[in-house]
Amino acid sequence: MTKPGTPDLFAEDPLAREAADLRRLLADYSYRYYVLDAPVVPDAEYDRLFHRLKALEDAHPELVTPDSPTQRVGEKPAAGFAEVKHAVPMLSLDNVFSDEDAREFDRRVRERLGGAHLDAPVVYNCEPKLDGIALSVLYENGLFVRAATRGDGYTGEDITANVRTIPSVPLRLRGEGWPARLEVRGEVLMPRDGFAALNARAEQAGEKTFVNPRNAAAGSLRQLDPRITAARPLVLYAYGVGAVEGGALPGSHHAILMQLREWGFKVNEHVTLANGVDAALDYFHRLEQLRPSLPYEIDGIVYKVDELALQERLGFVSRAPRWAVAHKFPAQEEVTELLDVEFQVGRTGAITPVARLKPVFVGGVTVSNATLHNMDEVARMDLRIGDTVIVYRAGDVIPKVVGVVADRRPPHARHVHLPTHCPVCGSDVVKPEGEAIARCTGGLYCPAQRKESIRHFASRLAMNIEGLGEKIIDQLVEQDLVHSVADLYALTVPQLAALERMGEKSAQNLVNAIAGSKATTLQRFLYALGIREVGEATALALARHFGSLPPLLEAGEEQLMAVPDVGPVVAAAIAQFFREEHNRAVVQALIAAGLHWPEHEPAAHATQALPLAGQTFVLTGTLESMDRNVAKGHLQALGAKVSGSVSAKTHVVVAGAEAGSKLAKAEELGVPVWDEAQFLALLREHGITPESGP
Ligand code: 5U1
Repeated sequence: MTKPGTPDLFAEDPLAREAADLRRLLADYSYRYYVLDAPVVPDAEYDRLFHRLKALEDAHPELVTPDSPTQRVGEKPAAGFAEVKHAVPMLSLDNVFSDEDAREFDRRVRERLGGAHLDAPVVYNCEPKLDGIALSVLYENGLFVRAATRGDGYTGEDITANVRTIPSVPLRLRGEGWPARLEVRGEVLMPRDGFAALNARAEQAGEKTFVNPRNAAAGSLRQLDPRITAARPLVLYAYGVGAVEGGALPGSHHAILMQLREWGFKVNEHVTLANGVDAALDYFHRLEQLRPSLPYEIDGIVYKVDELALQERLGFVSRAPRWAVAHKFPAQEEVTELLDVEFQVGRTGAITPVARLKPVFVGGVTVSNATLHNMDEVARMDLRIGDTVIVYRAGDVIPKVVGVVADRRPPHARHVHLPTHCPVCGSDVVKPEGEAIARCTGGLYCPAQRKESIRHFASRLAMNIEGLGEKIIDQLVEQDLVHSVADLYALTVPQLAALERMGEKSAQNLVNAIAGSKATTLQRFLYALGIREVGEATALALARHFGSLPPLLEAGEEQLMAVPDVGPVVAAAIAQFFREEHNRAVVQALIAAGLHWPEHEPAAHATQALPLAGQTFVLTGTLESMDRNVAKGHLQALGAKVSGSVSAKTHVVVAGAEAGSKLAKAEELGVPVWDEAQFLALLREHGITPESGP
């Protein structure tokens, strides 16, 4: 082993050089992460470098130095808080990254225990590895007396005043039987919704935002002013104990957690026992599925040998227990190179910068493009082409670039410039002062905007034209067959059959689907027009308020603001849309093409004045006379709420052919069930017939 700071003994040995470089890099990353709370690379990158160094040192023990990050657990505490010496060191966990390595861990455990354990399953306590900050909280005679960070595992920081403000930290233990001195350990985290709200507030106030909930939790705990911590949504989950004196605890980890719950701690709701490694891996894969829907972030599963007597026999290696391991999920953050920035044009002309990336495996898929949102984001991150960037992808969300690793910027990195002209149609690009979004001024002259507006028009919640996909829309616009959405209704079977990937039969189906979409609702029609700021809910509010199209076409901003939930921005966007001659022409052309919808008396205050206001309907089975979505639209237009499930609060279930479990549930609960004829009679009563609607 060489001494720390020993000058390059292995200068000419490439492995020694690599190990020295890794030590320096890891020490720097660790300092920024633990001391400054300002990480510069994702955890996955740190883990990878750490494992590379560990592998080098395992193969060449002469390369190990006492200052190697493999020889210790963390970094020095930051200045500003008193030191706390941990009576029982707060060590860390070894990681595994695959099922195979988890099985290998289990095999080692059984081999070490030997005897009957060799072939018998070991019972593991399985728990989510919460992505927060490790914390020690000390209780004397049941009263909270001190809280400390993990620090380097041996010495942490005294953050008692801050932790006292966290509502899930009991100030006095509940129940009875606690040891006179009890140190509980756990993870402090910030739930996703609290994190999003905190960042939204910071953004509004023009303050710095946090990169992720873990950072936000760390920053909140290390405030010198506890009032700031108090305003942050932090939660403590207990996952174990440290020092225990003057009393005894149960003999298994799981039982201890249940006991901590009794004493008033939050213990994760997914903690469970698994009999053997197969059951533990089943749990891992179940939680991996649940991960995106959990209200907080987790980055893996911790398996712990449950029986304390067995834990004792297994003992520790230098930095971690032999009886526990963290099985990590695939990383959600990764680093890669930004190859280029291109600009996409959306339906409303919004120009969005898109990152072209060197392909990288993140969140379980290979990602080569990621959104950059807008130029303000690009400026905020000081992003340059050639940079090493941090890419985030979780669940089904669109991958995004969340940061730049500034110290890896190559000398040739280039600034990103907003184009002055639209990359698709060449029209001027404008970015109004104070707005984040730049726009192409080409309107429907711009093929990109035309394609997007057709895509939106045909989408499920708009005109719901099945079979009108992206590839077909591209061809229709590029071959000049469709200039505006109204042209869709003049398309013929031979025209469509001549397109790539289209046969006679699919062309006929598409013509039928387009024709079928003519019978619609005012809400769908308004939504389909793609007016800026008008989503599905606003379209419904407008349809209910005005009842028919003509008064809406003429409405000024004042009148529009009388619609529930329509404010000045939305009112201005709607009025502006209908003032434009070419938009009015498209509306007229659509009506001339045969689009129609049931009209109603305008309702000054929406649902209250509508005939089915306050009533909940459920549609089930197949209706012969109309698509279920159209039926839903009719009911909503009459003020009813249409629900997807039957409960005692349901007023009517409309059952078409082959209705299944919802019909059975309605019968069980005694909810009135109507057949299609009764439903059509209701619509007719209110002036809607399958001919005037579908
Ligand atoms: N859930 C959980 N997280 N976590 C982290 N349990 C747990 N245990 C740990 C750590 C560092 O350490 C003990 C096994 C020593």
